[in-house]
Amino acid sequence: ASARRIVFTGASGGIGTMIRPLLAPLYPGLVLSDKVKPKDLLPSETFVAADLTKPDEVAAAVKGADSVIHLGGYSVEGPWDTILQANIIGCYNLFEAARQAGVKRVVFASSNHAVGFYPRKRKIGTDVTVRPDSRYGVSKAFGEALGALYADKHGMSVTCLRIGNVGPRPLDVRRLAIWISPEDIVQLIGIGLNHPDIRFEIVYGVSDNETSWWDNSRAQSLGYRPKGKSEDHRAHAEAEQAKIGPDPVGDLFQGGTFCASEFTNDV
Ligand code: 15L
Repeated sequence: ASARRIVFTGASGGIGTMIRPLLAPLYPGLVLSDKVKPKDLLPSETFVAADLTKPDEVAAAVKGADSVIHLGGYSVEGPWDTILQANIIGCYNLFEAARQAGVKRVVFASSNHAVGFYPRKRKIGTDVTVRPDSRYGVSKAFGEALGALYADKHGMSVTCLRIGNVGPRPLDVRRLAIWISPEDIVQLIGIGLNHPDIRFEIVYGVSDNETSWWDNSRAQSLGYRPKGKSEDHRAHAEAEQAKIGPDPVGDLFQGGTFCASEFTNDV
C-alpha cells in the first residue's frame, strides 16, 4: 500500500502557520496548498499552489489525495464578493474536486461565527439551528451543509470543526470561552483524518475551557481529550480585555465583534 496523500489547503494562513510544525511529524509528506507558498517549507512538506476559485487548480491540488484538510478561504468578515469567491465558490470547488478525485475524507474548518448570534448565556450543542453573525458566518454554515451533502450523497467522511480561536493563549475574555490551543486543534484534525466511524460530524474546535458556551460531548465520544485550559491564562486575557472596553452588542453574543459589525437591530 502506498503512503497516504493528505492535502492541506490554507497552509500559509494563520492557523496553518501555527500548526504546520505539529503536523509535520504526524503526517510526513503532507501536501501544503495555498495561493502563496510558505517561506519556510519543511523537508517533509511539499507544496502545490492553488487558487480555490479556479476549479482546474483545485483539481490539480487534490489529485491522488485520499484526504483533505480544508482551511483555505477568507478567515474574517468581508465584502460579499470576497466571501462569495473564497468561501462559497472556493468551498464548492474543493468538495467537488475532492469527490472527482476519489478523496475519502475531508476535515473542514467551520467557525463559531456560524452560530455567533446565540447569546453567551446559552449553552449550545452542535445540533442547534445555525445563527450566523456575518456573511462570513453564513459561508461557514454553507460549508457545513455542503459537507453534509457530500457525506450523504457520495459517502465522503466529513468532519466540520466549528473553530473558536486558535492561538498560544486566549486573547481576551470572550476567547476564554472559545480558545483552542494549536495542539488541541491538531488532535481534532487527527480524529477527522483517522476515526473509523465518521460519516458526517460537526464538533466544536475548543479546548477544555471552564467558561465554554458549547456542549462538545460529540467530540468527546469520538475520543477528543483536550489538554489546553483557558483558565491557565485568565490573568492575561483579563488584562487584554481591560484595554478593549465594553461593546453593548458584541458582549451579549457569542460571536462578539462579528455580531456588532453593521448591526442595525435593537438590543
Ligand atoms: C474566526 O472565525 C476567525 O477566522 C478568526 O480570525 C477569529 O476572528 C475567530 O473567528 C474568533 O471568533 O475569535
